[in-house]
Amino acid sequence: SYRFVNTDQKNQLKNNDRSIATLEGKNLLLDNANVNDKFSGNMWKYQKGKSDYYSKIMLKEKYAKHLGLKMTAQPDNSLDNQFGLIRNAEDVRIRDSGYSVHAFNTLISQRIGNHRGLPDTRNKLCRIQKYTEKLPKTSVIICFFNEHYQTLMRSVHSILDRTDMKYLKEIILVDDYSDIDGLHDAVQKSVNELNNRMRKEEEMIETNNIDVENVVDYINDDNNVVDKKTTERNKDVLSIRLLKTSKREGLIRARLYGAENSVGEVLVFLDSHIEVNIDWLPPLLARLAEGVDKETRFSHRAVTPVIDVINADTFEYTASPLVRGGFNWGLHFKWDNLPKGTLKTDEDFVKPIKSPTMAGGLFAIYREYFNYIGKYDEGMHVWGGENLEISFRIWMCGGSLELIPCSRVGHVFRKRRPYGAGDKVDFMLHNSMRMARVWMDDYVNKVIEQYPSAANLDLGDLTSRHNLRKSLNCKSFKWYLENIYPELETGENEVVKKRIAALNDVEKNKFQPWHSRKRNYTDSYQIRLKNTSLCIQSEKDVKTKGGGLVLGSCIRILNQMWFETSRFELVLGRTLCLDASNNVAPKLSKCHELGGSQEWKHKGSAGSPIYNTAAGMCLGVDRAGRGEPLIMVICDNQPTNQWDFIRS
Ligand code: LR7
Ligand code: MN
Repeated sequence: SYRFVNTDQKNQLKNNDRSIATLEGKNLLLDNANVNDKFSGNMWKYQKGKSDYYSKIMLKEKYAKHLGLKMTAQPDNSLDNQFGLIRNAEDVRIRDSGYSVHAFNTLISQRIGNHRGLPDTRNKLCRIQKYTEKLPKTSVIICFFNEHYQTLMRSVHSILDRTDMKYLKEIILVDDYSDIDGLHDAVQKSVNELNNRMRKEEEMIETNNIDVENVVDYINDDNNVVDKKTTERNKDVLSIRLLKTSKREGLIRARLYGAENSVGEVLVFLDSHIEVNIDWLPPLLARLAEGVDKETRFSHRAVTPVIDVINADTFEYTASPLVRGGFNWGLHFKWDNLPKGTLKTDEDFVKPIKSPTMAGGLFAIYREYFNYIGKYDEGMHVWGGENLEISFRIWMCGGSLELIPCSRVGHVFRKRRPYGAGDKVDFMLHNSMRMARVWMDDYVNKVIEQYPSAANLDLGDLTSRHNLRKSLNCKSFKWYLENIYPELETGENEVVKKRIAALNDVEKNKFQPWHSRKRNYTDSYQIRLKNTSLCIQSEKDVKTKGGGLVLGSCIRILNQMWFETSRFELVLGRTLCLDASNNVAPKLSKCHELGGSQEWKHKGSAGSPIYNTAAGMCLGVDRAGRGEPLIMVICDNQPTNQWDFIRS
């Protein structure tokens, strides 16, 4: 029998040498397993023969269930355990080059690795929903162009870790002709290893005999386990497949390619920088299965999960509110508040919610319905527009589009797309106009009002899409606006217009997607450089946006008084937030309430570092002196980056 000891007991186990795992014979028994996979606290030491082994223990949820265990993750804010902590110039290089290629913090993503626990962001009622066992099998399709390797692999692992295999037929990765050196081969290698491992796991589960050695091997990601005994079994088993397009197709045609090569009854499209949350799949499948037509054996539906936010700077996972998809006449997708009264009872928080449009990246649909309803428009390039096209098409041709609140998938929301908008053609406009010409009838003129140049764009051949609309006998866009999206301002109906204006008045300030409504301030304090009488103050007054910070003699004036909020913001004079978004020098910005560059962590005690979550660096100065500017420095506990907090 082995004994697992946590290597970071100060964070994990108050009771020092407590054995949390015993391995006996062929069964893995864990008690009080407190698996914290986000921090170094999940390194466990065990003895095998005469040597000590260190392993990252990450039991898959399916094992945990099998063993009757509950897995929890507890956040740990100590500086050493911050994933983004910059330790040297190399870290800075990784982070900065990551931003330029991928537009998110690859340093953090790298350090998180293949697995982590996520907060269960669902409504409590979701935990007791029951879904029938007999659900269709799924092909998950993930297209990627130059995705960050670790982020892509964690997307895949999150699916393997949190999906009941009986609902998964295959995971299809479509490499859209990426040109990052070595990316394709690295993904191929991992896919092969995963397939090998899965064959082994199936055996274990099947024989109800969870082999300790294998589980340990599996969970120790640093060990390259290659299974030599693996035999191909003639069984209906899950496989991961990596396909590659023969030229850069763009995400729309890449998805078509994936779909053509799939065999599952249901298709689930996902982006390549996502993490699925607990029990994400059954609610989607159950809703699709509910409406199945006996003859065609598919339902006329597409369903989407709630898209939670993975912060691009910090990879923090946070819940999104229930909102639905809309759009504006510029044909940009937007989130709308739910119509008033949608969420009245508790049950309303788990019931499907009709949505006029979808964001595009994450949805489930019967494969045969996807084909029947016209797949995607092959004439669309690279990025954009396909989400409104499929949304309008589904609604206008007799189907429906729904948001499923009990299904949650996190997505990395970036501030920019790391591939251009298109040099010669603006892809989004080209794609949107192809859509508008086929589906929007005379309302296309409203779009052209927004983009006069779009009137004469060469859109290529639209015949087959026009024919599709005819053959499916679809309703008019006017019908769609009146029945599915009456909230959209058409400029025609004064009654509707007034109603929306009134609605917006009431709803304004009350509910902003992604944002908290209320600020909770702690008492204010001054922040003094250790061993000095110098405090942090704004260079200009407390209301000047973009203003820098300097050291000044500590006197209790307004521009030295910092308020801290429950979101770890430092707000000067209750006005502007301390912001490290340029990674070099902090400045005062409008509070955005998104954490990251405005999230500061410290111990609150004398001589504490003040760490910024997005920058991975600490607040400091080059040297002590009046007028000395504040800069972001590596957290090395020098007196120039240690601070005292002076409360009145
Ligand atoms: O040429 C390309 N080839 C690709 O395979 C360009 C992109 N891709 C891949 C890419 O690697 C990624 O996995 O396609 C996927 C989507 O591209 P993103 O992540 O750059 O798109 P996005 O998340 O910014 O944009 C949203 O709108 C797009 C419109 O074309 C797609 O429908 C995306 O899937 C969609 N993403 C979401 O719906 C997630 C929630 C975002 C919101 C709101
Ligand atoms: Mn995306």
